[in-house]
Amino acid sequence: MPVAPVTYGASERPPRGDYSAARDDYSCDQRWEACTPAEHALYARLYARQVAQMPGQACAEFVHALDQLGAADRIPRFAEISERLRPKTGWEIVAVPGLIPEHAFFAFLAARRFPITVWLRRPEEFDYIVEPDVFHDLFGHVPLLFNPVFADYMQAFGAGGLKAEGLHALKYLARLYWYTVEFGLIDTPTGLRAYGAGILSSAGETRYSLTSLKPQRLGFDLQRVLRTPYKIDDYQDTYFVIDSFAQLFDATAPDFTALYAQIAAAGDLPLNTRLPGGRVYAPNAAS
Ligand code: HBI
Ligand code: FE
Repeated sequence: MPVAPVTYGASERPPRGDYSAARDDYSCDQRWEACTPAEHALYARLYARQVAQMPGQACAEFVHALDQLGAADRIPRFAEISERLRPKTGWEIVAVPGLIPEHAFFAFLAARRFPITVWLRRPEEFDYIVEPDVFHDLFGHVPLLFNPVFADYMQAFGAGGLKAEGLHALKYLARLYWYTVEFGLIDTPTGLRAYGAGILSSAGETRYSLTSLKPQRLGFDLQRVLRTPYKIDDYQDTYFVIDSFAQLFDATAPDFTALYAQIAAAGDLPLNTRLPGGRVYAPNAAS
């Protein structure tokens, strides 16, 4: 039986969740029948609030796949979503007790199995939660796994993560995950849209990421991403903008071994770095 993993990011407190029933690969049973009516109602409130602000803010691929999550009035059964997902992109959902060590996480992604936390936040965490709960993982991450190009990127990311481990470069790959899968923006003919799960599952950060004048929005630049640290408990100071998921997949396809050495030699860029050159995007007009 695995022990609870070391924590996620810079936080020192132990991760939430019951790891006692987890298997050696950190998977566990969803135990959907143990979800209470209050939890289903809280999930439904979170879903209703977020889905209302998706049009015009979430990328079209995300909005198009949202109905694959199933009923909006209760926590979905992971197995039912997996049945719809497998034929589309070969992915499936695997239930986990909460945050799991990098190796287990990357190994799941490389095998096209997305780990979804089984617990839901408490009512008092309605507006903000640091660790990923079932709402963040399902609403934020699952819809884009129905998009073939993004699904291939996620699998390649998992395989890259397993390679990065051997190169002691996990912290760089965690930044790539953070600034794309969690907090990525995409440019469209009608303005910027969010595709990052951390944005799309957050009531406040969806609007902030697209319209606030505070953060900078830079054209996706792999080296800049890998040199930019992140904070796990505040809105982002920097967002990176891609033109397409294909661009993301192509940029991260090559072997990173030499790049990791260059990045280590160049050193990290302080969070609020503003450098000359590079493409800077204006925010969307606040609607
Ligand atoms: N575990 N359950 C879970 N969910 C995550 O998103 C997650 C994780 N472990 C590690 C991790 N993310 C980060 O290190 C990623 O950047 C890899
Ligand atoms: Fe996430």
